[in-house]
Amino acid sequence: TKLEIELRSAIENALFIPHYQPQYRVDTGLLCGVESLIRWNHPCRGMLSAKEFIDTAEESGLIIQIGNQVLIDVCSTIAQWNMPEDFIVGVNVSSLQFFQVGFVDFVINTIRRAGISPQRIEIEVTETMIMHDTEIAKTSLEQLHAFGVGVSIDDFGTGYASLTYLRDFPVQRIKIDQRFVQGHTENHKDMAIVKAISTLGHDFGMQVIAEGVETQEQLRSLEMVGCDLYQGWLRSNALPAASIEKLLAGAIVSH
Ligand code: G
Ligand code: G
Ligand code: MN
Ligand code: NA
Repeated sequence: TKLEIELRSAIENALFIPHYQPQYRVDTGLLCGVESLIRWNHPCRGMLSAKEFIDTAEESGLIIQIGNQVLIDVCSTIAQWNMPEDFIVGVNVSSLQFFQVGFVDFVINTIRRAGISPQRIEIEVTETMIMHDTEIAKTSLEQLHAFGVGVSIDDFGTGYASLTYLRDFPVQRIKIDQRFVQGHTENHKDMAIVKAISTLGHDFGMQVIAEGVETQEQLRSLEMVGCDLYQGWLRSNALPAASIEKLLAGAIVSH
């Protein structure tokens, strides 16, 4: 297809630009990390968000090359940042990329080459990805964890993995899907889900982060259920690397 041809050319010309959505502590409101979200600097259509091409990238398999480029870019970019010890940079990986032979070595080598601490990076996987092949997923995540890389479960609550996997896998953070976060101030069942995920996460020794926070009211009720961190348009969309570098240079960030 046309989009696929354009994607190939974008890979060759390195037109995928990671942006970074800030993450904040619920209790202090201070910046504590970012999630990298890819944008395509399209020659005619401008800066395109991932949802406009991620499906085609997955279906064509091009997401593997794009994802690898993104990780290299993110690691070398954040090597320039002046980050506090506990600052975390989340990177989304697709199933195809994650299950590709050599993925773990690729991550380790990319981090080593960039000269950053593995603790700065967190790989975001989904329940659906884990369920695709639980044995390989467990081995890979344990290897990444042993190297020092963090693991979070993205879109938590929307997939179909059993809680056994959450118990048995080396996961540091749960990301509550935005549909629960956005529904939870009006719908008491969504509220119950957010509360249950927070409690479970804490009992498992994990941090819990809410995604897609758009209103002050949503933030307040996250505070009530004890959710640790949040990201969303209430505070900031994904920003170019230079903006995050400025925030880190000027801002008070969490410790
Ligand atoms: O930023 P946006 O709302 O357009 O993102 C849409 C989807 O694309 C989200 O599910 C997000 O996780 C995914 N996505 C964004 N950046 C990346 C990336 O670098 N790699 C992969 N695999 N998915 C990404
Ligand atoms: O699947 P994943 O959680 O990685 O996707 C994150 C997606 O959520 C990105 O596409 C990003 O653009 C989008 N996003 C980030 N903050 C908000 C928000 O506050 N509201 C909504 N509706 N989407 C958001
Ligand atoms: Mn994500
Ligand atoms: Na998500």
